[in-house]
Amino acid sequence: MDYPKTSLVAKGLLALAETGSTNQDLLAQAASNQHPQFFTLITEFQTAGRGRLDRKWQAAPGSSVMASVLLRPSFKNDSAIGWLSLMMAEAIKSALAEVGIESKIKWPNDVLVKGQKISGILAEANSDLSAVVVGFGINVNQTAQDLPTGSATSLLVEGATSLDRDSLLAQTLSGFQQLYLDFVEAGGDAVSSGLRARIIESSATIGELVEVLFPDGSSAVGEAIGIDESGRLQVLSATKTLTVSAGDVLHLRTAKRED
Ligand code: BT5
Repeated sequence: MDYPKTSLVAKGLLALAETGSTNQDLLAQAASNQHPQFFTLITEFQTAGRGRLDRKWQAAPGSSVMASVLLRPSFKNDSAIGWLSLMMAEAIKSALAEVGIESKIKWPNDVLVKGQKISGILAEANSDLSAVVVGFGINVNQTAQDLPTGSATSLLVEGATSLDRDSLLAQTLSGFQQLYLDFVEAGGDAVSSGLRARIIESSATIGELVEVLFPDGSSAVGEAIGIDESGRLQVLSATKTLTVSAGDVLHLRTAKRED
C-alpha cells in the first residue's frame, strides 16, 4: 500500500510489507544511522509485534495501522519520557475524532472507544535516551471476529466515516509532531505546555475505581484522582494516595459497554 499523505508529514518514511516489530527495527536503526527526528517506520504486518511486559500485539496483514516514530529528545529525564505514550494517545484520539469516533485515553498507553481498546502505544528508549521510539497500533478494518481479544475494537466495528489508513496515520503523525514540539519548547514540561491538561481532559481513567497491578506482582484498589506533573497516575486508596509510574490498570466499573 502507498502512503502519499503520510509521506508529506513524516520526516522520512520507510514502509515494509512485513517485519518482526517496527519498534525493534527502528530502535536498532537509530543507533547506527542518521534518521532524523520524526522518521517513521510502518508495516502491513508484524510477526513479533510487541506490547509492554513481553505481551504481544496482534493484527492480520493490512488490517490496521502499525507504526513507530523516532524521537531524539533534548531532555534526558525519565519523567519527560513518561509523557510520550500519553502524548501519542492524545494525537490518536484527535485523529479518530476526524473520522467520527469519540475515544478516551486509558492510562498509561491505550485508546478506548466505549471502553474497548482500539489502539495501544509502546514507547521504548535506548540506554542513554538519545533515541526514543514511540510505536502504536490502531485497529482499522478488522471485523469483531478478527480482533484478538473480546476487549478490542476497530474503526470498522465502530462505524467510522473513513477507513483510509494513510489519512489516519498522516493525521496522527501531524498531531503528535505538534504536541511534541510544544512540549520541547516548554523544556519537557507537560504542565506549561498544556499537555497534562489535555490528557486529564481526555482520560477514561480519572474518576474510575481502579485496580493497579504493579510490576512486582502486588496490587492496590482505589479511585484514580489525577495525573501528576511527571505523568504518573494518582490513586486514592483506603489508606493513602498512591503515585503510580508503571503498572497495569483495570477499570473496575466499566466492565460493560455503554452503547
Ligand atoms: C500495548 O501493550 O498496547 C502496546 C502495543 C503497541 C503496538 C505497536 S504496533 C507498532 C509498534 N511495534 C511493536 O512491536 N509494537 C508497537 P499492552 O498494554 O501491553 O497491551 C498488550 C495487550 O493488548 C495484549 O496482551 C492483548 O491483550 C491486547 N492486544 C493485542 N493485540 C491487540 C489489538 N490489535 N487490539 C487490541 N488489543 C490488542
